[in-house]
Amino acid sequence: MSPARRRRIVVLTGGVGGAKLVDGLYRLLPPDSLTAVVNTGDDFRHLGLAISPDIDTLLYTVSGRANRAQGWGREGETWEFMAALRSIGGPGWFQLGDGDLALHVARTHALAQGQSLSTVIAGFASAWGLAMRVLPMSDDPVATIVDTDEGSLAFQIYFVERRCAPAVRAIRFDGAVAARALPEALAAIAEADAIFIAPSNPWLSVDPLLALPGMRQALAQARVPVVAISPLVGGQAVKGPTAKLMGELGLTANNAAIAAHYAGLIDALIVHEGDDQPDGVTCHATNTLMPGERDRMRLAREALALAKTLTQ
Ligand code: FO1
Repeated sequence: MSPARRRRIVVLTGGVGGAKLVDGLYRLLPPDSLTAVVNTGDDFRHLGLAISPDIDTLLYTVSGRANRAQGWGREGETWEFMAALRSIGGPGWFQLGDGDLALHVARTHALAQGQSLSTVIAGFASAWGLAMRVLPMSDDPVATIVDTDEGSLAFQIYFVERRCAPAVRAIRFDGAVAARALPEALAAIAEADAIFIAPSNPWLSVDPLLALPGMRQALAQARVPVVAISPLVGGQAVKGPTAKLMGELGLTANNAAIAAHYAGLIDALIVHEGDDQPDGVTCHATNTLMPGERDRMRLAREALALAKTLTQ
């Protein structure tokens, strides 16, 4: 009897919420079973540094370094750099912790030497002993731009400086059409035994991935279950602006709108118990909140079990 082939699991993910599901899967699965394809639409240059928030949040989360209360950055961070920067009149709106700076400086230096983003991130993951693949969705630059009633805002300006206050009219992804989806990510999708869309904001954090040429096709052609986890709990986002954004886009903040957004791509939607279960898609209701490791593993286990029942 040949040894059971290792199940190959792929997760498409943005930042905080998605990273928790990835962490749950990472804790459950055998090493080297898991690939995360991560949104880089939030990436930007700040003080000349190449910053990749969703990738760094994932690296911190699965390596146990994440600041859990804050959702981003490192546990036990210090802020000497920011204090010194402010003292000379530098920008204080985007906080760069002293330890966090190491990733930005090392990444900026490696990119300047001609390394690809995916190579740089693989190096960080390996240095931290992560037995999973953390893949940027592309090695090419893609910038999420939020068109609001106060004009077009780069993602971090909208999300951090303006705290998501401006009313959103549209969201675009500069560079996505010309960008190449990371070949390793497309290959992982083609070879997967199950594919998950993590509970990240579909419009802000998942759509940049879906905007890449070939990504939608890869998912639509996948002959394995594609299961999304709704980011909504009780019509609200667990963290971040999802419900407010949906209202501004003329949508009702419910799972029917989430399912409609992923129509044609997903075989099932995991929703929070008590929330609406839209017709036309297999729904699984459970507690989708993940305050602790056990919750992350429980949700991951349920997601894997659901995918298994959908595997023909
Ligand atoms: N979010 C904030 O609300 N304020 C910050 O000052 C901030 C700094 C920051 C630095 C590095 C990093 O990787 C993420 C950071 N974030 C900050 C979070 C970031 O804006 C979000 O994690 C994503 O872009 C949205 O998912």
